[in-house]
Amino acid sequence: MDILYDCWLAYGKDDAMKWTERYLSRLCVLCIGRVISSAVKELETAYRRLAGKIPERISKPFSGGCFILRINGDFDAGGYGISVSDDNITVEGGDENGVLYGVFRFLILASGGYSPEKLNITEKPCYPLRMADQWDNADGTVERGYSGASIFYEKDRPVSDMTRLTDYARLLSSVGINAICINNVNVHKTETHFITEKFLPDIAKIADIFADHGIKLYLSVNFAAPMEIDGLPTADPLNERVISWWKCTAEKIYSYIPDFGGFLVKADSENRPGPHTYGRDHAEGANMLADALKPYGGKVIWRCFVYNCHVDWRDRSTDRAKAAYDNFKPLDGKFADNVFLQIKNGPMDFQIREPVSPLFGAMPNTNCICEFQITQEYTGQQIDLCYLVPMWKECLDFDTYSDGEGSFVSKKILGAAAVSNVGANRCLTGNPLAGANLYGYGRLVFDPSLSAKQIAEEWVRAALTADEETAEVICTMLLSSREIYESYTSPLGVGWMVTPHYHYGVDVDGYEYSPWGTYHYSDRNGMGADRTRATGTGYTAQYASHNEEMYEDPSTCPEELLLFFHHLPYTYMLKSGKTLIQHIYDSHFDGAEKAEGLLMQWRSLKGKLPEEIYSEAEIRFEKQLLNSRQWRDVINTYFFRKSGIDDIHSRKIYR
Ligand code: GCV
Repeated sequence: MDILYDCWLAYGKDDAMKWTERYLSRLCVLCIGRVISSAVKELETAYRRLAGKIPERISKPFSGGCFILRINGDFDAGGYGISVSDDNITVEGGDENGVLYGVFRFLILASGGYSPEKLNITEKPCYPLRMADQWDNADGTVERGYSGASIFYEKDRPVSDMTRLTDYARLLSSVGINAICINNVNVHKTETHFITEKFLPDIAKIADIFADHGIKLYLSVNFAAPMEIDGLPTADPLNERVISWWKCTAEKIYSYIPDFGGFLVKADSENRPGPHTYGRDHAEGANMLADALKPYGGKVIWRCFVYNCHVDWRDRSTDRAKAAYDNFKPLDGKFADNVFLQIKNGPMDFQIREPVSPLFGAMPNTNCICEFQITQEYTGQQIDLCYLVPMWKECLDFDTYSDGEGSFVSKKILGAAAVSNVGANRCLTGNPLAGANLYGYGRLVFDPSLSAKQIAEEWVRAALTADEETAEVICTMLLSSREIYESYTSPLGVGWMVTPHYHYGVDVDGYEYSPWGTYHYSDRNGMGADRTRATGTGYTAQYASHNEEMYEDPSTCPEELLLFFHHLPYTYMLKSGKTLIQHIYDSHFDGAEKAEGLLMQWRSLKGKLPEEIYSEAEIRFEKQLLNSRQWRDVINTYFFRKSGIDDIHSRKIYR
């Protein structure tokens, strides 16, 4: 076993699941199928780790201890029940996926040291679509990847040794993920050809690996592919040649991959081609592709991350936050039924604190899914600890008020997609503690009612240690990590202030005079973006009236989002009784201190955790401390110089 590589499938890392040996020694498998075979292999792996041998296969249940697998039509698709008795352990699933999920759930909880009584569980997925998005490029790089090179590609080809992909598929299916898009939404020259015969045989091999784990494969496609691949003069979605080109392409893809999931599309965004070039709208673009995939049951996942990345910073009326709603709201009801709009959780771009996108709830006649980012582009790049489940949960629990009170985002979507954080490092997620985010995403979209704490605890116990005291310390660290990161970076929801393009580390004005539409508008009197209807960009009006009113007024706007919605003087008094400038100083001193606290807490666990895990994380906590100090000093100095207002506690601010 390799505790770094295994992530949360580290069966036998301690004695916690010794008691299961008696059951795992005999397998009674009363169902068949490729996904069932994966479930059986998993049980065999677990038993081999515990007992050093392969379990016996029996054809009838045995009362002296055995493990039974079967399909039971009483359960929903993907749903399962686990029951533990003296005689046997039974996992029943509504379908093959359900059986696999049940097996993993059992193994993860047992290896985390949960007692047999806690393993009698019945669960079913809340959403039909639970997807992972790779931003992997054919050349082996990963856009916004912080865990090493791609595990999918090297030197412009899919990798030849696919062992790691199998292990990744195991991890994803262990938390109920059932779809994966295997290439970057920015589709470059080589990946444009993934939908041709040059690549499809290899892509089909990858699809097989994921299909064995109940996961459908999707590809990101280039909207201009008919021009780039076959030299068509146009990619106009209403052009007959273009329409039939995509139909032929779909037919070819399905001849290689009969259960192909469909296309993911980033169009008319950040310089990618799209229907706008031809005067067509997003519905016309998406529906044309959807039509080509429809005969085979395929889907089009169309991203709503559409905005103008060439704005003039001098023009204060243009607001990037408004773009997704402005582009898509007028098209509600115009999309085909196999089109799914993928909406980022916030209106900007995966910042540590953003309001929930106003598009949720605003598209009642359109299939919508939510997009999260597991890879920590703006949230510490797998160096700084940042457990993201609380933030995603906040989004799913947000009341849009679109149909009155109780119109939660979780009820307005049919699933979620998230940008993965894996790479070719020995530890798949780079920082071993970033595994909590990959695990947590899967668990949360399977069951959004779970608490961030419960998910953290399950993960820590399975991946790191079943020792309750140690696990508790790590859970506390995880659960405080988002607020800590937030407190030493950009204040009160204003966002950005990061090193341009790279997005790690502080550069307050790095984007301030750029064309990207991400401004904090700090001057000598105050800071923040005025997005009110009354005096600002009018963004607040995109929310249902209850929320619009709440955000419009600084006294009712949640304070953690104050500078996202309002431009306020440094002397503005917060509910805490502190001025805005004092809050900035206090939170930055506090954040850097807490980052040091994290390092100290981690050091207190030396000897209680596997050494490889301990040291991989320790190096990162040390870097996080330096990062937090740099943020603290730059932010405090910057705002002192702007405002000329002293810290009331006279702490060290560089002048
Ligand atoms: C894949 C942000 C990121 C880009 C990313 C883009 C997107 O702009 O910085 O790397 O591109 O979002 O989500 O399409």
